[in-house]
Amino acid sequence: MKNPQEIPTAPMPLDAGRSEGHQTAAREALHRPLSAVDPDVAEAIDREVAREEEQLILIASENYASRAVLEAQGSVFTNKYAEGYPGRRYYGGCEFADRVESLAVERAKAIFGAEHANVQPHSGSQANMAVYYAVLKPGDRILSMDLSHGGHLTHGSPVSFSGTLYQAHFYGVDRQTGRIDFNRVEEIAKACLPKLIVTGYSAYPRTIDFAAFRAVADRVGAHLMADIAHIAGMVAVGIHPSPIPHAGFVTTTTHKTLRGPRGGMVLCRKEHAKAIDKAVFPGLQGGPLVHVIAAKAVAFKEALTPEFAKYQAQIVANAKALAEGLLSRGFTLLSGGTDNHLILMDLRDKGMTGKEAEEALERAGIAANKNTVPFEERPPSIASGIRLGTPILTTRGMREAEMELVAGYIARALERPADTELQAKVRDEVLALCRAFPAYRSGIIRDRDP
Ligand code: DSN
Repeated sequence: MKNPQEIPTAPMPLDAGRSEGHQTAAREALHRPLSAVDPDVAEAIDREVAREEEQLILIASENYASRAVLEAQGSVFTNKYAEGYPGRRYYGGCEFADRVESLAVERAKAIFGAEHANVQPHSGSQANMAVYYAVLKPGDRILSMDLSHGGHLTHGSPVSFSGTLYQAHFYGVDRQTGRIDFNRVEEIAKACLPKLIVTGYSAYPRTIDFAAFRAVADRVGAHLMADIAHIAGMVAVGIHPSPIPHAGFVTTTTHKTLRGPRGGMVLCRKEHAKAIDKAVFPGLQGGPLVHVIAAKAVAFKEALTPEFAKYQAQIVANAKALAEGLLSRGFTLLSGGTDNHLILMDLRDKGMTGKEAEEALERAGIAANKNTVPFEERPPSIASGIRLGTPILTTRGMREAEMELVAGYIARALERPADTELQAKVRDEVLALCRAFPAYRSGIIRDRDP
């Protein structure tokens, strides 16, 4: 073999760095705007901006992420593979991915006072799956809230992996009070002896007593997991009690009251850190979504500000005002009101289904979702309730006075659910309110400034 120094090397061509034909096209493709590349998708985005601007969105699980969050999520981190964890990756070039993931982890721990955070779950469902995968074996028993009483699909529903892989048992709310009855939870726990108890809900309007769940879990020797997806923002600022001192595992999404990008997260005690990290990667996921993790870091920074604490307090004040407005107009609410961001209207005494109400509200420019109510007799696709939430209206700057108007719009739109003319009239007023509280300046997301 020749001495490497003697191997002739080709001279650098004079036109290196310049290219032609398809190469030029490939490089130019990096810079072509969406409206030129794909007018169909561009138009759908523009119309979605307009929809979010011109509808009153009362979907309790949604929020509007800030421009800073959207920028981070739309960044070049979408290009990066970073399997592994900061400092322990299976790819080169991860120094900046490490930076954003470490920021997200440290901020998450600071917000919630958690010993360990895994910010890689792509969704709340995968965060829950990671906890189950870390502590349960197929066939193990879990105890959680019945879906129709406010639980979640991933808490053991037979149509979800959680109900097919594990043996799910359920508790619910009391028929009279609409609240969790801990004597009953304990009775069921003693009868089924679960390995894991799940608390945290999608449609429960009252404060959750995590200490009481801990006590039940201790009595039957179970792990406790709190899925705080809906109330994470309130927990973050201390206006809802924290599950951290009581639950070994806390899961959440990052896009609801936390107002970040769409994604999930697991918080846990140090002793479970390794098991959770292994469950998320390589157990359940491959490459993390680094662009989403960057956006989580931004949202967590926002969540550590005093403005965010005020925002959360206003969400709750708005939900209470909206509940009062609906009660005073003769509507029945589960448990008679709310302690958090959401309200569950029970329409069984109004002779209309959740589906009819959802459609009537939609025609009036109000987005909400039909929802089952406890002791429901209709299928979930029809349902007897409507779930409302105030995170988005609060993000838009609305306060108690506007909630009184919104309660009036809802009541009028539902006076005669099939009367489309009535709903068109309400729609005009809804639009005027939306215009008084603008959200995204049209186009800000797609054609934002450099
Ligand atoms: N789908 C969410 C909700 O609307 O509550 C929960 O994952």
